[in-house]
Amino acid sequence: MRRVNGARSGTARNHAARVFGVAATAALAVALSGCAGGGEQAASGPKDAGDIVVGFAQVGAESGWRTANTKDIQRAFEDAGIELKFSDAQQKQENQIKAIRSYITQQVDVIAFSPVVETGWDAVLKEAKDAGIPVVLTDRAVDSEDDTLYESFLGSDFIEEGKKAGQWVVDEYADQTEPVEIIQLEGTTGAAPAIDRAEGFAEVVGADEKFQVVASQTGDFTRAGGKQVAEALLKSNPGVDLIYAHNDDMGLGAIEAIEAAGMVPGQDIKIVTVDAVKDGMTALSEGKINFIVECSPLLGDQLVDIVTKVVAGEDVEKRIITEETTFTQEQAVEALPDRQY
Ligand code: GYE
Repeated sequence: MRRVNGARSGTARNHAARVFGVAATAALAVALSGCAGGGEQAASGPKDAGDIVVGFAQVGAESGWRTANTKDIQRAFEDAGIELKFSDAQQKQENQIKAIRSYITQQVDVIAFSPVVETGWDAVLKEAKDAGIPVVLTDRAVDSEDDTLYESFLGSDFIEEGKKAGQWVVDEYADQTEPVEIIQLEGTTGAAPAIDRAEGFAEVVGADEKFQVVASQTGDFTRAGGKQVAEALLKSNPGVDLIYAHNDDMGLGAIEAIEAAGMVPGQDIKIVTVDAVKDGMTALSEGKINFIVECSPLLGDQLVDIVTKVVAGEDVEKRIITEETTFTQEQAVEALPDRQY
């Protein structure tokens, strides 16, 4: 089976086995070290928040979305009184794997992480499982045959986001019969949101052959990457009508590239992005971006909830999908004053 992307599915988990695993590992640790720690807790019933330790392996700090996501997760765990060990992988899978291994060595209660790319996780997740440490996926999915390697996957439906972007494009050009030339700025190669946002978009615009994706390249979800790629692609595709960027930051980079080329972003070349962080919403309110599909980074409270349940041995949903909306220019103007991130 490929990674879970669809609707919520309340898969029954073998909690007894996992809880036993935690207790057994802790008991072994006590036996080996001769000091009482988590073993006592496991033997004497549910843990208090203050006794829970979570290791979180973050992707990096590549975008406004990511910064908001990190802040929200740190805030939520602080509010809950749960200790959070945090690491920033600087968008490198090897760093994330190292961080996860170190959390296993430290015998944290739960490991949560947002996988930088989809594939290549089975070995380290198996190590966590063998150590009796449950794993929660936040934000991004893994592509694995074995869905027992994690308890739950909390995050957006990226295919749906791509479809929403595509639907706006279809509606916007409904009256046009001429070809519509599109440049796509992709997220990090191999990352779930890059793969799925491309797939959902292609599914919708692909239904009408007037929509032509004339170029598609990765800008790695960064503003600098978006700018650089847009600069090059605008030169080789002078007739382009629209840029679809997989996140706001790359769209903001594209704005700079369009302006540097002496054109007006939002008019000469339209821009559709995903995220709806404050800088993106500001550009939308100014008409430099034309439409944004929301992707919420505020996953902290839900992650705390999942972690607490997992530690208590309660059932959790295998897939929890974030609720999101879309924004036009008028809606951005209205939403901006209250936008937290
Ligand atoms: O859209 C982008 C970030 O995984 C949903 O990662 C996240 C994406 C987000 O870099 O801005």
